Amino acid sequence: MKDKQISIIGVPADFGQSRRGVDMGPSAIRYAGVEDRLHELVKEIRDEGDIPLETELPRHQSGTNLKNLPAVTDGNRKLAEKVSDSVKEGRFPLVLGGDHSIAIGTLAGLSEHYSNLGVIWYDAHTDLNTAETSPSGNIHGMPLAVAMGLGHEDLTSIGNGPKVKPENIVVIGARSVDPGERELVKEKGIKVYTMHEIDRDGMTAVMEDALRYLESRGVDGIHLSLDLDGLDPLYTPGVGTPVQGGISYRESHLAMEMLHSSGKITSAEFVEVNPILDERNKTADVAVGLMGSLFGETLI
Ligand code: HAR
Ligand code: MN
Ligand code: MN
Ligand code: MN
Repeated sequence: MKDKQISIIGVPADFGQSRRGVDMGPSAIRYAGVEDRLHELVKEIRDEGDIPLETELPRHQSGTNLKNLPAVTDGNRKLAEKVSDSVKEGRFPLVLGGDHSIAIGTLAGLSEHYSNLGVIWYDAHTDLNTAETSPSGNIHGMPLAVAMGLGHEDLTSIGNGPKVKPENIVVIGARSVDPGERELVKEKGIKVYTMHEIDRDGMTAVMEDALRYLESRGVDGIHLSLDLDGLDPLYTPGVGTPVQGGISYRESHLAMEMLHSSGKITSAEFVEVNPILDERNKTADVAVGLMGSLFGETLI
């Protein structure tokens, strides 16, 4: 059933980390043909263009170890509003990053419409750092903590209150987790399927279990936040923080196909595509292929 009306929202942001080029992610994904690829699979697709980001805001701010806090805050406020508007219109927000700090704005916008949102965080990292635990000060390592209401007040105050309950979060593909993040996972009881579970049980079992778990939580929507570094750098070399031993190309397609058949995904974002670090736009091509599977493309 082709019922979805998609809004593509580009977020050319690179201030959540330290490597330039990820701000060109939305262009790379458009160049890889996202509209053409999804056009046949959905009722309607509309490219809303890019969020107008403030380039004049100071990149660094003293008094905190968080890098580029004013720019990250401003961009996410704008994104939250855009995402919220699109859900209000009954559309499916498909957010293109940009580094993963943009999930702060996406989740803030979504949480205005979902009171019990589920989140699938497909990533090599758990992105659960706070100012206290971050080894880098890079805000792209913090969005999931911010969404739970933990972190710098400038960030947690975007939108109203905590955006996501820890028990409604599922992380898939983790293999680089900092000590403070590990503690938070245990303390909050966050469901994490590391590469160990994927290797041992297979992607089919992991996705079935993840979807069953979110269902048991009674979620009223599920957001997919897909960091391209969740895949092995063999398939997605164009990312700022690659980690060996990741999810394969086929496993990722399978995961997206299963999410499609579940009929439960209500929004998505694809982040961390950095064309400067890429090989002939390979990572953006993979991103667009995965979107195809997410929206119902089949092999025959
Ligand atoms: N955990 C490390 C940090 O917080 C590295 C984070 C890398 N983050 C991303 N997002 N690419 O998943 O600095
Ligand atoms: Mn508005
Ligand atoms: Mn991430
Ligand atoms: Mn990551």
